[in-house]
Amino acid sequence: MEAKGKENGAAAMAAYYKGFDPAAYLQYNYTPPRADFGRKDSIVPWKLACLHRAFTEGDVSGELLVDIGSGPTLYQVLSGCEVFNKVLLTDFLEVNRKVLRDWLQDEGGYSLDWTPYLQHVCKLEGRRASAWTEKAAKLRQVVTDIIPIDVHRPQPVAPDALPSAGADCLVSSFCLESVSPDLPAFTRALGHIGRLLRPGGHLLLIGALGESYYFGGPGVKIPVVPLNEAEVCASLKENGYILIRLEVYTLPPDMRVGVDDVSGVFFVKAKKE
Ligand code: U87
Repeated sequence: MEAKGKENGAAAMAAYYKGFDPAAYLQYNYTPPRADFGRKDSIVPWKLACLHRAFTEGDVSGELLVDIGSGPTLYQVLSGCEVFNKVLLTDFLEVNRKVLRDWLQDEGGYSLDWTPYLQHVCKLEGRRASAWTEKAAKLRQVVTDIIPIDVHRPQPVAPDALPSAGADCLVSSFCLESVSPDLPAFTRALGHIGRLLRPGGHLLLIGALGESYYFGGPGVKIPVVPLNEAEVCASLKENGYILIRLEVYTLPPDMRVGVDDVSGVFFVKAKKE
């Protein structure tokens, strides 16, 4: 597909994100039933369990963790912040970076209370729930910056944002398929972020299966690339990643709350050759 087509596709997706509403988005996806810590079959506890295992089973280490397409959420680095001394958050939209900055600067007025998330991850780590204040302090200590990113650019972040050797680990949740116009663009974006990762570094990728749209706010319908497991594995292989583990969660009927048509969620742990 010629350059013009690629740009138009990326530009068209950017236009959809103009209406993205962080507060609404957080209500849709990060409150019960999707974020019900009393239910083993709820989406968010499943994601947190995958991340906890991946960050603590012993083969993931280093200095710098980068989160690709953080959005207005922090759950994806609640385990990693105990393993890495530096955490870099990124997003395409200033409105999302502001939500993250406000929480990290602890000036109140957040659109979502992350306390239950912090408490849940403390319990996964065998700590008492009341240790959530220590984890919040640790997170605020290790997050070094919140920067702009565009995964459709061969160089997704500012050249001096990362050390020349690259990051030791990347985590990315529900980003690439939600911002790409089609599968080839998804695969290219996976390559672009791979360039930010040092050889031998790990990629922890969470994404949607069989999803064609989601609402980023009232009436803000955003198209998504419908993926299946085979396509995810093929894209990883094509970009020189070694697959370590693929886990899949299928949505129970009551997790289908009308904010998207996702049917499943995948969790990939991979290593860059
Ligand atoms: C999250 N990581 O919630 N380059 O996990 C880089 C871009 C670009 C671009 C836009 C999609 C949400 C998926 C966060 C945010 C992920 N965002 C940014 C949503 C869809 C399934 C589902 C969802 C969420 C943009 C939770 C659950 C489910 C957003 C982020 C995508 N339906 N980043 N060119 N363009 N972005 O600002 O913050 O990507 Cl449980 Cl099931």
